[in-house]
Amino acid sequence: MPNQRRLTELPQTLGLDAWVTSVAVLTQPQKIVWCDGTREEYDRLCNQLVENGSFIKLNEEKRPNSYLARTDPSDVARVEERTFICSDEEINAGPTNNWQSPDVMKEKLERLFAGSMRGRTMYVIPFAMGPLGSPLTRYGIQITDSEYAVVNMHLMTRVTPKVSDAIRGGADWVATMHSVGSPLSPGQVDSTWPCNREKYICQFPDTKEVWSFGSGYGGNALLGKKCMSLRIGSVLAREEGWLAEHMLILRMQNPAGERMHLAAAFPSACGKTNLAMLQPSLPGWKVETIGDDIAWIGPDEDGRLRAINPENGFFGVAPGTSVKSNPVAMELIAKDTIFTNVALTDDGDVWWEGMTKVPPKHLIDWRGKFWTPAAGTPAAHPNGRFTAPAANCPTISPDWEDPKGVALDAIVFGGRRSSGAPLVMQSKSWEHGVFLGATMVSEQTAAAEGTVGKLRHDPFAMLPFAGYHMADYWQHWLDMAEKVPHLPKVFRVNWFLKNEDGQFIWPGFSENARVLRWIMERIQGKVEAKATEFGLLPNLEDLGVNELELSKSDAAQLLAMPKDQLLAELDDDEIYFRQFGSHLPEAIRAELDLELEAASN
Ligand code: SAT
Ligand code: MN
Repeated sequence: MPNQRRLTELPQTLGLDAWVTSVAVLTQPQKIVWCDGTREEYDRLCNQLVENGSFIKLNEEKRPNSYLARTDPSDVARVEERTFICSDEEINAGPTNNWQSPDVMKEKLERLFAGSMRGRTMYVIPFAMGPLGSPLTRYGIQITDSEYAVVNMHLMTRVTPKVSDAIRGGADWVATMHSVGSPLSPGQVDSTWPCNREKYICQFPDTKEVWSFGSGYGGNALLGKKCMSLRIGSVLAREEGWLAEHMLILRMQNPAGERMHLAAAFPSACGKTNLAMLQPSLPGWKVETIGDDIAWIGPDEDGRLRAINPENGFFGVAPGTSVKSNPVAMELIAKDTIFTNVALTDDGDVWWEGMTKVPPKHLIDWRGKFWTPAAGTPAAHPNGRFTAPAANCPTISPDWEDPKGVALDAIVFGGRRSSGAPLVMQSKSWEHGVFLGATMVSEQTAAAEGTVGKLRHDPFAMLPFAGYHMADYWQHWLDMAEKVPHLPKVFRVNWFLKNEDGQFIWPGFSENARVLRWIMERIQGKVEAKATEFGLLPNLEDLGVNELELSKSDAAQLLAMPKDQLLAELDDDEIYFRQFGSHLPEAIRAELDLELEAASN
């Protein structure tokens, strides 16, 4: 075989089989395995991971068919600093993304991938994002040398040879390749979590390719998720007239059987999974889960926006998940689950901070060390995760795989803010809704490397995931107004307000149903709102706040919008917007000016 691979040879023009061969020529694996997505394949690879010491099989009686993986301590989250949008033109990546020229980056990556799979198996995973047969579904191929990635892809996507058949038959596809960057020399004992100190997560939007090197973790390695469904997905969506969003999807039903469908954007680790699996505190109300992380949304023939969940499972944050915060998730992960970076109990089960009030007396922590409550360090990594099949979710909607998706009534934006954003607000218009999305600010979480708690702008919760210029992405949202006659109503929420004592004001979790009820009743025209220059606010009675044990001052703070704080925020938004230059949509500028004027009066 020739040992040269020309940069100009694109996977889609080479064709699937020739591309796979060319990657093997570059990476030099010991063998190639085409994945078929079967249970047999899953079990075989899990057993192999157990044998290698990479997986610990959990107690079959307590946690059937479940495993624990511990990563290298340096490979625990998405690496935004190492994530690149390699568009042909730098301007198309926009000021909020790292950019590198595709040629330069590919040369660098080819050097890193050269021989990177030596001594390992190269897996070829044909996968679908979305239910097979949906017009919104897209196909991908992931090449990887990580068994961990393969079994997680089994849970998170639909792995099937039908996809490779369709691609050979001419269907469009996204080519993604992944190497942990840890070749094995003959006889070398493998590490339990192979990875490389050098990491690159590279998207090539113009050629619909992903190259990921050096990390085995989550969104860095399961390339169907953020890399394909959001970064490449957002580019496809713009080209084809739809939306690829970092949103959960749920259906809420009232006691009369009336329904609402809602998609909600929150940054990573801000409670999307909990909200998607909400158990309403309100008698007779019900929530069905459709998705917890990604929504693909497109216009339908009736002039509405419809959404599908392109994923097939949940990759949820474990710490904080408990019978109180999310009983549905606790049931979901009772079996068939892969846990990553959580603690191991003496009886072969898992534990993490927040699962129980009193921690077990001793544990093995996420680093594999003996742990007691006196240790002073968390037993589970704050970004410890569970991977579980959506089909196991007790509240999964019977329609979650409907190829048509669900018609959206509401779009919700939410951040993690201790002050400065009220519990809930409705936008004044579609344009104002896009403005609310564009001005989202949230405290950073452990889902990505960085300073936890630091406030940052995270427009549409897409800061790490927009595959093109952020301001052009806002324009794309604005343009929907011309294409979709019956747009969903837009809201912004914030569950995370704190009082002067640093305590959360809003009880959250099942009580968030009160906010969803208000949203639904607004859409139905059943309830009045207070119009302000900054948005439409509820009357506290309509949230049933008197049924909760809130102090008067806490209750008053739920909807407070002090003008001095608003003005400071808007000044900050104005500075933030400067980087977008002439790409900043006029409608966004106009909304900002209106609010600035109102806040200054
Ligand atoms: O690691 S992931 O990117 O998949 C999870 C997240 O950050 O939302
Ligand atoms: Mn996410």
